[in-house]
Amino acid sequence: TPGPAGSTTSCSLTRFLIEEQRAGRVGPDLRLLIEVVARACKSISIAVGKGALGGVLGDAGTPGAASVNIQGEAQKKLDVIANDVLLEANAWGGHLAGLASEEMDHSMPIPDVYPRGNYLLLFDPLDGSSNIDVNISVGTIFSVLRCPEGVTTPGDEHFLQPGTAQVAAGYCTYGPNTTLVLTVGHGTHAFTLDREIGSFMLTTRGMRIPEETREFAVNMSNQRHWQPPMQAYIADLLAGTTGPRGKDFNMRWVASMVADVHRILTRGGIFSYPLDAKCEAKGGKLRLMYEANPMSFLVEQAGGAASTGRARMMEVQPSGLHQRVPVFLGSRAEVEAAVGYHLEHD
Ligand code: AHM
Ligand code: MG
Repeated sequence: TPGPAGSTTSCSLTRFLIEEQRAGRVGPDLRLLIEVVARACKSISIAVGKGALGGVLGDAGTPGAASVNIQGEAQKKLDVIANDVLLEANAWGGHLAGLASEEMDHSMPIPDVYPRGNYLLLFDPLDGSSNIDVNISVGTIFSVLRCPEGVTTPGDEHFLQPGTAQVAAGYCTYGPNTTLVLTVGHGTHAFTLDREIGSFMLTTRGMRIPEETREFAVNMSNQRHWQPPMQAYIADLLAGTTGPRGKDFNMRWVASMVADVHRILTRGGIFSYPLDAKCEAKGGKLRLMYEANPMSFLVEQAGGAASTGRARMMEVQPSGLHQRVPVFLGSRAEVEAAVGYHLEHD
């Protein structure tokens, strides 16, 4: 098989998926689903890449009346474009029973005019919205679940499955290059878009997150709003070599979860969006179903850990499609350290 770590033998996403199918790790419908999502990501990549030339920057809606999504956030034109691309691409293939998106109030069963399949797809079409207009990496995040047995017209309740039920998850980052990172439950693999031939090529088979790290990602401007465990944890990281952790830590915060997680999958680190006084009432800032869970699946499959601070992320029983959670994920030992502070303060 091509593409062991460090191998230069070229392997496209298509070939990778066919070989996964032969190995019994993906069925034909899941393979088609991933191919379709990857193709949609290519179109989103092209739209994002046009920037100001494509007339795609700025807010959606009309001037003075920007459109707002279910989260109460102003939608960017590219949020809406990316959502439409993913809906259109996935509607007719016959692999899905329904879809759910950060940008839509409720899930959507596949229209009756098309055959329905056995999978449910959830996505954040364009994560990192605050970075769209300033030419900083943004990305698409997706999660795939099985449609419960016997359900032909899925509703929101059928999507409320814990992260451990995911059959595939991934993201695509639109940055200096476009990279798709994917898991079907057998490792986490990265595919870089070869823009000349238009194919995603396997560039890292079996990503591994280093156990230990000296790098953390958090929005430090929220410090005064954090709860005591988070205050104590970050204070100890900032204390450096003379503090209880005995080492200096560096900080990075892109404010696009996709870009921050991509860095962590590449060189380690811990990403956190804890509870704070501003987001406490909502349960957190980031969304469980199409942000935290797919990222947790990818991170665990690369040897890392993902937690709410108090429980394994993928074991959280969801109660709502747009439910929010506190997030800690990345290098295993560092996530365990952060969880330790929470347990100590409870
Ligand atoms: P979005 O889905 O509306 O783009 O919000 C999610 C983003 C994450 O990508 C990022 O980690 C976080 O929100 C940034 O938050 P902040 O604005 O506090 O820096
Ligand atoms: Mg998002």
